[in-house]
Amino acid sequence: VEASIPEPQRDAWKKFQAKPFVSKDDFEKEVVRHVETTLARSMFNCDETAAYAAASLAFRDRLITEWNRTQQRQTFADTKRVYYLSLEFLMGRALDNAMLNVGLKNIAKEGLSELGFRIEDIINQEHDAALGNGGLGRLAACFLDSMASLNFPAWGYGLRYKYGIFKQEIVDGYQVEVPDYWLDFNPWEFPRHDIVVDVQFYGGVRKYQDEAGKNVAVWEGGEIVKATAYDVPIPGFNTPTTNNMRLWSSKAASGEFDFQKFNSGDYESSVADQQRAETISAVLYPNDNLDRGKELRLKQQYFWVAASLYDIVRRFKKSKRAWSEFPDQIAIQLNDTHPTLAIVELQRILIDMEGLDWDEAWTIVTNTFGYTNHTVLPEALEKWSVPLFQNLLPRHLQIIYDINMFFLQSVERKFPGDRDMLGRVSIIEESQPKMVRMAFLAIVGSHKVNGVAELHSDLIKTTIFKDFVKIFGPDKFTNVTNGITPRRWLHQANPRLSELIASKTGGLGFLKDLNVLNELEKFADDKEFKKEWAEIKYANKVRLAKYIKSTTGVTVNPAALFDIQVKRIHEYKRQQLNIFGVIHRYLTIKAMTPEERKKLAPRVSIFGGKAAPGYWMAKTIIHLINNVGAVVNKDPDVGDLLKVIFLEDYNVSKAEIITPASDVSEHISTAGTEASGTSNMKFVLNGGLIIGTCDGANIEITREIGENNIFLFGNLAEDVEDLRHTHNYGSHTLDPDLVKVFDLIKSNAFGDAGAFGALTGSIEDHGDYYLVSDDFHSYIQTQTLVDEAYKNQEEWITKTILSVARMGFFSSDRCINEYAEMIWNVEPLPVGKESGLGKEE
Ligand code: Z2T
Repeated sequence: VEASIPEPQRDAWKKFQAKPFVSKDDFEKEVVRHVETTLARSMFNCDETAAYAAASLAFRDRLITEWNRTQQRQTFADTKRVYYLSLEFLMGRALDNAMLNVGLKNIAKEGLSELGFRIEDIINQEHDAALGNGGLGRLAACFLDSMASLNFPAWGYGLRYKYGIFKQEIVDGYQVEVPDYWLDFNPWEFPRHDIVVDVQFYGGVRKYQDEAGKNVAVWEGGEIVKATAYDVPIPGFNTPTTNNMRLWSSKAASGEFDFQKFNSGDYESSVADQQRAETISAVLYPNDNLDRGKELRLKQQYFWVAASLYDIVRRFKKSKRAWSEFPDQIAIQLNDTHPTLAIVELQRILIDMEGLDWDEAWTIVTNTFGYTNHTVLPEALEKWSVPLFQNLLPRHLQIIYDINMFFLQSVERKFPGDRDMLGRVSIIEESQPKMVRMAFLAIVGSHKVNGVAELHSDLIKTTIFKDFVKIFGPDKFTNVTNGITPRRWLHQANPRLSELIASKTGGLGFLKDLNVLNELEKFADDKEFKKEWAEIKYANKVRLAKYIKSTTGVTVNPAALFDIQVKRIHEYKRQQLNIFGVIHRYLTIKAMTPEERKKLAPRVSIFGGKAAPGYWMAKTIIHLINNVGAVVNKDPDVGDLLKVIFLEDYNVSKAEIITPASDVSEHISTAGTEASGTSNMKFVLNGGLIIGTCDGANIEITREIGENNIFLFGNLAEDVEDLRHTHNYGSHTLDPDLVKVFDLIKSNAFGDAGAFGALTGSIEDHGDYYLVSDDFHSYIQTQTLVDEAYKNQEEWITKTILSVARMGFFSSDRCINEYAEMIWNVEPLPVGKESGLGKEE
């Protein structure tokens, strides 16, 4: 309030308020101004980097204006806000997105062209914001886009990693990790040096009774680290709403370094203190679906959670409302268990700092939080050792013990005498050492728990959280099937397809209401439309073929069937099944006569994805793919019939080139292991078909697009357990075709077979946990069906049109509306009058 300009001076402010550009000339003027004054360069010294910087700054100025207005509007309206807590936001690039969302990309394109640049080259200058591993982080980014586009008052809270996910290089067929330092020039973030939160670690707890006889706990001693806020504007599509993503950066409490220590000659340790503090937000942990239980990771989690909650509570306190109204004003969504400490931290703030009773506080806490589970894989479920917790966060551990005690008491009342149940559901696992089970804590401290696709939500209810359904009743558990933003994954990645759809459905409205795609059904047999549709797919394949040529040197035929599997490398995702299938195809081609070969549909098998640096098996899979490519791609018997490509450093901006270019993509996880998958949705939305298992969102995709339009294969989730049991305790004979593949590998056909022993061995000798052999025959057969279907281009194109027409359900807008209604209980806050749709049409 003190910082507000007094009434009499406000007219002057209004008169000189920044006015965003709307015309091409004004845009050019802004670009030139930024080049000449902000960047201190000139037309004789303006390369593409400078042009990118200036164009971004011009758009940034525009975003800031709407961003400030949105924040004011949301503050004045004083309605409920959503806070999405995610340790990962895989945003990708911002400029293209900003241009499209504000509807001025065409103006920018012409303007840049008049200034001597091609807009694609300028867009390509930008470094991806890669603050995430894979699906979970990208989902958070899609959600931010949808929340802004739907005008929800919503903030994202995360960590400002200095190094995002590592860059992947392939050297001699092996993955090599290179640090991703991305902050050199980042026009999209705003440091808020005035928003700094002290975060405490270590120390001890002193307990006493005050005069009134009340028990008081004081957490004291230890060390303080400072969290500085960095804000990133999140523009909605075709709406002025511009939300905020706030990322925290760590530094030592003493500033540069501790001058007392420094002056007393302890230079080393003063620098070390500073570095230790900065280490907290230094690097994103590069594991997807794996928990390694490292202390620094727990430090990251608490640092981010404490700063975010302090910020949220401070904002609430300004409204002077009663604490009981907290959950009416605030919904906090926990993106997996990573932010589960927020539950404990809010309880601590309410009882230790604000003096509320336990029960009163706990009601507020549980009504505030929702928890989203993203996996059933046991190795990914977070557990923290009690001694580690005790040392780092002593007061939080006490509160967890109290939460657990009250919870177990309620269980005991409901199921008297069931000691097994108590042991199973306890938040503390009675192991050596004891462990805190974060998913259980998240369930107990939230009012809703959701999975991310129907099968997954059913599985958590019947397996890992079964007891909790008995305790809390089934209504606490729900499903919100994942979605993707059609703005980035259709309009931005596939502009020609978007344009064609717009021309047939009456403009860009489908980007805000994806069910409008339904109108395409009537063109599924339209000759003219199909021709244009097929031309666009071909052009996208040509674009990818060029990219493949320039990055790998391999020439691929854009008329061949492009078969793509891009995602994190993981045994459960079964890239090994794919590459074994490729080797089987290679064997088949080698055994054919030239006549037979002529009848075969040429194929390009394209892989991409990072392996976690410590995941040896995943790295072995990458190595095998590259070695198979090296042999197959130069075999004259094979020629165009088969090419095997591994694309280096798969990330969001590369996905925007790759996704529109698939004929089929592979989503072939062992049934029951992939919670949802989201690239499956992206590929179908871009006119590609899918080969996949009955897993994750593949099941709902099938239901929406029809089973004639998808290639499903493999065992079902309900049979997996029995099959594994048979492998281990019954007889386990491998599929004969898979044996031939292994024989070829063992003949050193793809380099020293010793390198792949662990991979083949895991299937032959170690129980084939992921059922590669069980599904191999079905996979090969289904791939043959794909070959056959692809030969009938007319039918194929019709299938892809029908599929796209039926993908409306998978918009992240639908998903966000479901969260808003079922979990958050929030309403959108649109500006009085929306700007008209499709400024550029
Ligand atoms: C992740 O990307 C996913 C789940 C995780 O569980 C962790 C990470 Cl980093 C802890 C993925 C799922 O594997 C995928 O099926 C899902 O589509 C995605 O989250 C978004 O829900």
